[in-house]
Order: sequence, then C-alpha cells, then structure tokens
Amino acid sequence: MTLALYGHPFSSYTQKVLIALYENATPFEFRMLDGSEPHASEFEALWPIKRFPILVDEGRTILESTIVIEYLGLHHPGPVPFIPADADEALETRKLDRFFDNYVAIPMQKIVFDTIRPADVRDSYGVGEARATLDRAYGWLDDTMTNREWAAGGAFSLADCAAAPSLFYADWVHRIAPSFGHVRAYRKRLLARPSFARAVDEARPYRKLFPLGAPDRD
Ligand SMILES: N[C@@H](CCC(=O)N[C@@H](CS)C(=O)NCC(=O)O)C(=O)O
Repeated sequence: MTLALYGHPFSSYTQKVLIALYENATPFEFRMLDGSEPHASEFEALWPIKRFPILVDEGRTILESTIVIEYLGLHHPGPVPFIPADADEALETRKLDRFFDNYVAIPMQKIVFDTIRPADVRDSYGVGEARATLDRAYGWLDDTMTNREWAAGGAFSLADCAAAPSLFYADWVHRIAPSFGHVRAYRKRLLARPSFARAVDEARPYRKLFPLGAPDRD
C-alpha cells in the first residue's frame, strides 16, 4: 500500500497536509507538481480543477486538504488524532479549520495571485478587501487565542494544520501587527512544531518563487 500525495513543497495547502503526515510519521510517496511529467498529466486527469494537494490511496482520490486530513485520521490513523472524539470539540476544530482556510488563506492567496496578474487586470479593490479581511481575522484570532495553546483549545489538531501555513504566508503578505501578540506567539509555536518546521525547511529552496519576494526571516 502506498499513499501518494500530489503537491508542491512551497504550497500552503500542500504543507497543511504534510504536517498531518509528518505528525503521525505516515509513509507516503510525494509526487511533485512542478510542471513535469508524468505527474502533471496524472494530476489534471484526477482533478480537473487543478488545485493541490490531492491524495491517492490505492486508486481512491481524495480531494481538498481538510478532507485529506480527515481521511488520514479515518483510514491511516496514528498517535495524533486530528479530529477530537468529543463531538463539540470536533465542531470547534472544524470551525477553526474553516476560519483559517476562508479568512486567512484565501485572502492571503488573493494578494499573492494579484501580483502575478498582468498589470492591466490587477484587482486593487479586491486586494484591499483581502487586506481588510486579514485585519479582521487577526483581531478575532487574537481574542480567541488569549488562553489557548492550540487553535481549537485542546490538543494539536486539523485546525493547527490549517493555521500553520496560512499564518506563515499571511504574515509575509500582510504583517501581523505587534498589537496581535497572541497571534504572533501562536505563529511562533507553530513554527517550532517539528512537523511544520520540517515542511518550512523543505520549502526553503523555493522561496525565490514567492511573487512578493520572501522576507529574510522565518
Ligand atoms: N480548497 C483547496 C485549496 C487548494 C489550493 O488553493 N491550492 C493551491 C496551492 S497552495 C493551488 O492549487 N494553486 C494552483 C492554482 O491556483 O492554479 C484545498 O483545501 O486543498
């Protein structure tokens, strides 16, 4: 049995799933999406939407990073359960996962993708909205993290897998202000977590690809 993950080490959603795989030392084969064949064609045939990562497990294709992590918990469990057994805690975990994807990662991507558009079709209004969303998200998260070590309030979970790369890159494109001390401290804790530290290190060679220019830190 071989799990195959199609993705790219510098991609935030790929890192979200890599964290989960590394947390439980789950064996898998990494299929690099850098435009080269045969992975490019295989990936497009499996998921015409062409958003990565995707996981393939013995012919079954699992789409969407959150679903991949839920799938790993169900079919390839390890010591770290990404969804708590308690139903209410599970809801909180899924809520925070949605928060990081929808209100941190998506506005962060909006800002990044806008810079690689041709200059005459840039969307400065949309980028302004994305920056405002990030400010509101940082504020809400700062309150939420006041007494929390990990995002959902209990152990390390799916929500932290989502948080780590989204806050990592969001801070690069729209700095988390010093007034959001709980968010900054949480981002630091995530960077110190071995699973995410490994993903960050593996992505270092690609920093020159960052369209806004990677800052000289982290
Ligand atoms: N909702 C998707 C989002 C995945 C996503 O946006 N992936 C980015 C890489 S981080 C991507 O595929 N970008 C390529 C593109 O937009 O063409 C998930 O959770 O897996």
